[in-house]
Amino acid sequence: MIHFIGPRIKDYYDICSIINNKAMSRVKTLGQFIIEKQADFPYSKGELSRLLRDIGIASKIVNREVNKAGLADILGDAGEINVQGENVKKLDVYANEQFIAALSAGGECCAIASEENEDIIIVENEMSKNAKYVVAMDPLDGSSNIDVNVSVGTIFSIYRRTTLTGPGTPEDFYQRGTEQVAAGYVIYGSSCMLVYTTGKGVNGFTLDPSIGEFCLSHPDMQTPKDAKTYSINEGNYVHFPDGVKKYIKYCQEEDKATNRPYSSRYIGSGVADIHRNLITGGIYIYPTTSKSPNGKLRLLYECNPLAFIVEQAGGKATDGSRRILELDIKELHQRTPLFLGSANMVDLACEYMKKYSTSEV
Ligand code: P6P
Repeated sequence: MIHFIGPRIKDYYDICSIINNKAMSRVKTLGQFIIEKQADFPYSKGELSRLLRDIGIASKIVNREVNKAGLADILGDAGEINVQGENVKKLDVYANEQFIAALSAGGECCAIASEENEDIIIVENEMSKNAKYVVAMDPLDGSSNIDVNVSVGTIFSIYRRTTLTGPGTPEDFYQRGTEQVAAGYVIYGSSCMLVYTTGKGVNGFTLDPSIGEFCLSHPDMQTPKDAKTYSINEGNYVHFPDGVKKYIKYCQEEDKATNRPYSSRYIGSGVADIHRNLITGGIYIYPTTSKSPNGKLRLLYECNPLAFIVEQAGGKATDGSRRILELDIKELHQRTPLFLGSANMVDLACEYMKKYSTSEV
């Protein structure tokens, strides 16, 4: 049998290019989206857009290394201990370096606060020293999960500097979460996603490795007001405030009318837990414990950006009684308890805290 493959191959490629063009016409990249939303900031001359672009670039580089961590001999401890007293993994160091390099080269950021650095990093180059933004970040949150192939993430928060000119200062970071101009996270999971807000809703972008672009995949994200998932490390149960203990028991009770018992889902990587709960609904709680009497998560570069995002998606974030975004910040690595997620679930958990643990928050 003679197979007429010539014309068919051409037809095949013609069809593919039509599909591809149609598909590409539907795809909106992060860069295109940022430019489109530029109009939301009439007085901005594009600095914030370039800053978000710089973060996107670093995220793609970090994702590439996370994806091959097991092969690139960057697993295991770098042998250092960071300011949190935790073993620093090589990928922590790598991610920190990549974001610092991208932010420094971009020229839009005059100083950086990082979980991996005790003090702020002042960006000295000519372009950046008078830049109007500062960035706080956790370059690789949940990094203890790297060696077991569990999703990890980057969390970032962007503020306008409060000092007028010259090198950035720590005071530029001592601003309430309500002052953030943008915040986001990157999750390095089954796919790489960048989720961010500039105060006008939350949008999620999935990295398409075939074109090396973050493409809009989750426009205008909204988190359900109620849900059936609670995320907390129940191994610390005996050390929890009574209000948290009572709320956990509420979640575990049988009650069809309120869809209980809820499901307990805790990955141990905050970005992964919070991203899942953002989409499906749920509450993430990291309260005070005996080991973390002020909570474990850091206000500046974890809780504030995550709270900004969740609130913009219709959720809530408190420390068990006060709104996270209204907490005063007095030091870079300040910790706080965190109750974050579906609005009605956070409200109820805080009612339990008010009823059983007011003195403990
Ligand atoms: P634990 C990671 O270290 C982190 O900051 C969050 O990402 C995560 O949710 C939490 O700590 C896990 O802490 O004490 O439950 O292992």
